[in-house]
Amino acid sequence: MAIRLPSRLVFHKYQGLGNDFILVDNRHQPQPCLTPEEAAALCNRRFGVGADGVIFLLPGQEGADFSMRLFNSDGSEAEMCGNGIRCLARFLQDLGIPSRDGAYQIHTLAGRIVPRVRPDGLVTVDMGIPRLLAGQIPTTLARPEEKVMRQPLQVAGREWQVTAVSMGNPHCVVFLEGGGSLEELELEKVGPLFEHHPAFPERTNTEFVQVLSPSYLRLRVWERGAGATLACGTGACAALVAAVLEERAEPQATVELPGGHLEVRWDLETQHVWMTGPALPVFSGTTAPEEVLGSQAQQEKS
Ligand code: ZDP
Repeated sequence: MAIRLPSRLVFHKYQGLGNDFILVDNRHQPQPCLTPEEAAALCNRRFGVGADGVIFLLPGQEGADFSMRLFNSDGSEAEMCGNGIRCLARFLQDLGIPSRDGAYQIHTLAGRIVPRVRPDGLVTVDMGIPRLLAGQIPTTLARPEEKVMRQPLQVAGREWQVTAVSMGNPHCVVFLEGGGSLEELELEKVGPLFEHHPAFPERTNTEFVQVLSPSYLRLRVWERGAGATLACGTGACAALVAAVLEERAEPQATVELPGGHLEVRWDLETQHVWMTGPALPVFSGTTAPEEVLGSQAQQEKS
C-alpha cells in the first residue's frame, strides 16, 4: 500500500517588537510555496505554529536582490510590512547572504524597500515615500486626488477624526485627545469596525495614537487581517507622518507600541520615511502545512 507522506516545510520564526512571523526560504521559485489558506492555518496559535503572518523570501525582481510577500494571519495579502522586512533582513544576514554594508534591496508589492542591518543588530529601513492621496490609500473619505486629514468618520456610534496614509498598505490614523485614553480604548470592539468600514475598499490598518510630546508618540494598532498585534512598523511610520501633517509632532520621533519602541524619521527633503528597530530569530522547525490545514478544517466542521 502506498503511503502518501505529508510534505514537510522548513520555517524560521522571527519577531520584531513581538510582531511575529513565520519566514519561508522560497528562493527556488517565484510563487509562494503555500496557499493563503495553509499560511493562515500555520498562523493559528493553538492548532498551528502561531504568528501574525507568513513571509516568503522570493527571487529578486526589477533589479532587486530579493522579493518579499506576506500573507496576514487571516490569509489576506499585504503589500508591505515594516516589522516583517526588518525580520527578513536579519534572516538574510543569518543565511550568510553577503550585503553591501548590511543593506538588501527588496522588491515588495509596494515597490523597492531597503532594510539595513546595523553593526549593533538593529535594522534601519528606508520605507519609501508615503502616499497621501485618497485614491492611493484607497479611501472614499475625500476625492481621489485630495489628502485625507481630520476627516469625520462614524464608527461604533460616535464620530472620530481620521487621517489616512498609505505606506504601501492602507492606514487610518486616529489621535486620541481629551476624553479618550489608550488604556480605555475598546480595541477589540472598534478595531474590526474600522477595518471593514466601507470608506476603505481594501480594508485598513488602524492606529490609535496619543501624542505625549512632539517627539514621543504612543499607539495601539488594529491590523488589517491580523487584529490586535504588539507592533506595526508601517503603522508607526503612518502615525508619525499623520502627526507631522497635523502639526502635532516633529519629523523625528520615538513611537511606543505595546511590544516596544521604534525610531521613525520623515526626511521632508526626500520625502522618504526611515524606521529603526529590532528583529530577532526565535526558532526554526519543520511542519506539515497540509496536515495543519486539514486539522483545522476538521475542527471547524465539528
Ligand atoms: O497591511 C496589512 O494588511 C498589515 N496587516 C500588514 C502587516 C504590517 C506589519 N505589522 C508592519 O509591521 O508593518 C507587518
